[in-house]
Amino acid sequence: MPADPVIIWTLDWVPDGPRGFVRDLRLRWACEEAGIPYRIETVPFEGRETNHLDRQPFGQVPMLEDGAIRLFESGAGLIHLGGKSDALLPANEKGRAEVIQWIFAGLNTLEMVTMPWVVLQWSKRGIPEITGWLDNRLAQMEAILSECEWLCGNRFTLADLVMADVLRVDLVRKHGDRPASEAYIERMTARPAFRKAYADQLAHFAKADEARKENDDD
Ligand SMILES: N[C@@H](CCC(=O)N[C@@H](CS)C(=O)NCC(=O)O)C(=O)O
Repeated sequence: MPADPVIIWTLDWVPDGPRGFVRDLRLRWACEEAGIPYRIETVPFEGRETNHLDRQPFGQVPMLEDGAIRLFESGAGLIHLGGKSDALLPANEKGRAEVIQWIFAGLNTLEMVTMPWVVLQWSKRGIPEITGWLDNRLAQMEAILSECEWLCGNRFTLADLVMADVLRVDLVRKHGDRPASEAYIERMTARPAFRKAYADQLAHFAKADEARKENDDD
């Protein structure tokens, strides 16, 4: 019997700015890479801070549901999906541990500085210490990516999915000159699974625009 699809939860609508970057894309991308059946469910954008605290205690998205398993945090969702497919997370112990290590590096060492830096850029409040911190981390990744095509083993894994998704943020890409990182982002985002996940997320929010417009017209 075919497996029940996993459910990826996201917002029903977002403004233009975050489209293509809402983190349900990470889970969509992983499912596309591994051929894991999935479907999308939504929580309303309006009232998001409190309307789904039972599923996500910080009022954010994405969430992942797989039968009785309900997860928040995109990293946790990815590791869970990785357990279903060697295409995402190697089955052997060493490979698996190394990929998980890089997932944490992407989320906890890189995104931990890219996100606050980006938010400060939005509000035009650069803080030199944070820019210095960011520059250091990006230079370290540039050195690593100058030496390898993939972060773990000789193939695509969740390590690359997470790192590429963290590094592909427009403001970060435009900040400084890092040819190896740029080539890496280009390679990862050219993957058919990424392109499909990205296009589907844009289509999801475009459909929501139409529904909102129809409601406004009524
Ligand atoms: N660490 C969380 C971050 C989740 C996150 O920042 N989600 C954003 C969308 S990508 C969100 O829900 N923003 C709405 C809000 O914070 O109100 C994860 O990786 O899942």
